[in-house]
Amino acid sequence: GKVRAPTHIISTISDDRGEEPCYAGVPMSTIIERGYGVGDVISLLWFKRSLPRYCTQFIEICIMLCADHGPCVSGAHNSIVTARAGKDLVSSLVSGLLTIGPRFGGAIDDAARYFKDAYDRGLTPYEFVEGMKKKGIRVPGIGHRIKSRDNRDKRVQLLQQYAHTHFPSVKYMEYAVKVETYTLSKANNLVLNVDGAIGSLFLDLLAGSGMFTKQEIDEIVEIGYLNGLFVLARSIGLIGHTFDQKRLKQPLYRHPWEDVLYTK
Ligand code: Q5B
Repeated sequence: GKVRAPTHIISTISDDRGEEPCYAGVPMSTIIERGYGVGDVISLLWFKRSLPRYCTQFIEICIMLCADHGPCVSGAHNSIVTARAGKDLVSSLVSGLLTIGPRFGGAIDDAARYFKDAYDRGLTPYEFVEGMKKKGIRVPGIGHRIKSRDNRDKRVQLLQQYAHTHFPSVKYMEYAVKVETYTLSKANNLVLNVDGAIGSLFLDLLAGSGMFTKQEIDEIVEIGYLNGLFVLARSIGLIGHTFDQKRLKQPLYRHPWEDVLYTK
């Protein structure tokens, strides 16, 4: 009989060989006919399943709320400087994206990992935070440069409100809020930030939706899918900042000497 030559690539999320492309087996025409949104497309291509509407809407809210946070944050600053150096869209975009990491926007996966581990092991917020301190690790998802107890992050509040209304359970988010209560007793700016809110709420989505096995949840958290939400979202803003600089015909950026401490 016929012998199938071994393939060099295995792919399980999409297929473009038929009459129309399919995402996780769902044809393009179905996606359009059913009025699917970008949250549904993410659920098909990242999670390989159709998630309930409240989940895909949550994904869309994360994307909308994280699309931009002004020109002063690390990512936008890099994109602006790169665009002003005359570089193209892709270079400007990736120079901004490359700043996403443990301090800026890329703490979602670690927040989910650490909150899940602490909650599942039954640690009190005190035990969790002090344990992290002993290990010399900052609590991912906690702390912000400009947000504080008296200047709360509206994005966090909107995500929490949505989850309270639509999610069957918000146990991980409630744990994260208890951690925040403890960290706020140490310093005013140690609030639950947008990364921590998304990380903890996504754990609630995974655990409460009934769409994932325990093994699948562990794999998602271990691989680290969730920083992808920030990367995808912030690309929208970084592209916007690049166009903005080009539209404004801004010259090459040079940082002012007065703003540098020259020392030996
Ligand atoms: N301390 C975010 O730090 C920041 C602590 C902590 C225990 C903590 C810091 C941090 C974890 C990573 C994280 C996501 C670097 C942030 C984002 C998106 C964004 C951005 C935007 C957007 C801020 C002062 C003292 C020190 C520290 C202690 C600080 N954080 N202790 N756990 N988590 N967080 N990142 O203000 O005793 O003096 O040595 O790393 O979740 O990125 O808008 O800007 O949409 O674009 O610079 O919202 O919190 O404070 O470094 O001077 O620390 O607080 O150990 O204690 P800061 P530092 P001590 S959301």
